[in-house]
Amino acid sequence: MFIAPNEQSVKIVALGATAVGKSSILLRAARNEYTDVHQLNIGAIYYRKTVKLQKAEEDIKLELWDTAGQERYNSVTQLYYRNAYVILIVFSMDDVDSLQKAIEWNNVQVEQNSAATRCLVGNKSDICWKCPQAEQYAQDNNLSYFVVSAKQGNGVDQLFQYIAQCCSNLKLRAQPAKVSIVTPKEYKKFCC
Ligand SMILES: Nc1nc2c(ncn2[C@@H]2O[C@H](COP(=O)(O)OP(=O)(O)OP(=O)(O)O)[C@@H](O)[C@H]2O)c(=O)[nH]1
Ligand SMILES: [Mg+2]
Repeated sequence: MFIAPNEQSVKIVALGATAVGKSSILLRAARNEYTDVHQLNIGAIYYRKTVKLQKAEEDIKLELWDTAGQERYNSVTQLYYRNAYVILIVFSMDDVDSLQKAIEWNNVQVEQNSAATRCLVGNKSDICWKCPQAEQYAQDNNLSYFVVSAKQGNGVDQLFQYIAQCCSNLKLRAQPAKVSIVTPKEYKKFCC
């Protein structure tokens, strides 16, 4: 379900409350860009990114899907996280309510998409660099936990190296019989 034909790219989706910085993290990762303007998402868009694995002579192609954080778009967001191989559950390090929202998203994902690799991502570490509650939650729930700043770029490369490594492992494990093809036409259907 995870690998698109020809491109061999893997679907990554960012979820989380509005204004936590989902778009900013993905923009930083895909284009090394950042803006202070909150351009509120109303649907989902995706970026492509190729990650060169540090430990191997291998390029991993990722599709980074950016979703809308406002609650009224939750039902739409569900369309996008289907078939994701890695789910980034993003919160803002300075906003405990957004951590609560991230926990809710994680619970939904455990129920609906248990096969996916889930990472808890604390963004805006330039404002607040430690969140013991998030650390504890990640530990208790066996989640990988990353602290990043989309603004300064800190931690973003490490996050995507980790993701690429997970995807590399997937490719090694992938059995053709278990991979169902997602055609470009289907992608178009999801695109806003
Ligand atoms: N200080 C700081 N601000 C950030 C960081 N990342 C994002 N922001 C700011 O936070 C605001 C929201 O960022 P977005 O990336 O648009 O948030 P989002 O999660 O995509 O929001 P929705 O699309 O509404 O779901 C913007 O004003 C960003 O400039 C960061 O690492 N540090
Ligand atoms: Mg956004």
